Amino acid sequence: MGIFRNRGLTDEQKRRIPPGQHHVSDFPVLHVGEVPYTEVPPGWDLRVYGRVASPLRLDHAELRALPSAGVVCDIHCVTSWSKLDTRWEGVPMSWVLEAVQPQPTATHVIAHAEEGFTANVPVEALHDPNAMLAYRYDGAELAPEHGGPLRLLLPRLYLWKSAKWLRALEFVDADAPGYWERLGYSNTADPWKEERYAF
Ligand SMILES: Nc1nc2c(c(=O)[nH]1)N[C@H]1C(S)=C(S)[C@@H](COP(=O)(O)O)O[C@H]1N2
Ligand SMILES: [Mo]
Repeated sequence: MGIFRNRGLTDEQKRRIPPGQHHVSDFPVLHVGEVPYTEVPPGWDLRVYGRVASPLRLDHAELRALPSAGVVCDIHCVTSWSKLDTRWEGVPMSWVLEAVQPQPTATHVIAHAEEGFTANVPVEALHDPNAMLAYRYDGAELAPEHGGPLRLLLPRLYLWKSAKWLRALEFVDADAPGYWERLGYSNTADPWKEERYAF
């Protein structure tokens, strides 16, 4: 099935589809619960805290005034769709790491999103040069259903780690499973190793 649906791709593109995945040209919307809001709500902020030397709290205007960058990357959902050459803009994670200075004991990061959705990743996942706080997609403001005004983007991992409606990054020294991880999904979530489940 996967191979069949990848038929329209060039060989170069096929090599970018991880095992067990198929390509989609639309952009599926996938989340638990409802889209929490369609505009930036009053009092919205983003916090970076926990095992860091300099915690951050930014309101929306402050976030948008930070240095920004664009990335083009492939994204992979564990439900088996992949999308090539997606274009994002936002704050590079390298800027965040530089600003907060994680403590050496910080091993994991918990992404906190609206409605209690969380995702945990090893700190090294943030060192992906394409990792960012994303607020624009394909030349426009990130749509509410895709996580606007702000989502995490960690494209090296299955997309459930890329929390939409992101509100905080918490650096921790003891790992704790997030929403999908508690349901048996992988901590490390590398699509190229097919790390779908924890067992
Ligand atoms: N807050 C939140 N973020 C989330 C999810 C969610 O349920 N809630 N689902 C994840 C999953 S499983 C996927 S595949 C992607 C989907 O992103 P998209 O809807 O922009 O394609 O969002 C991820 N981020
Ligand atoms: Mo997903």
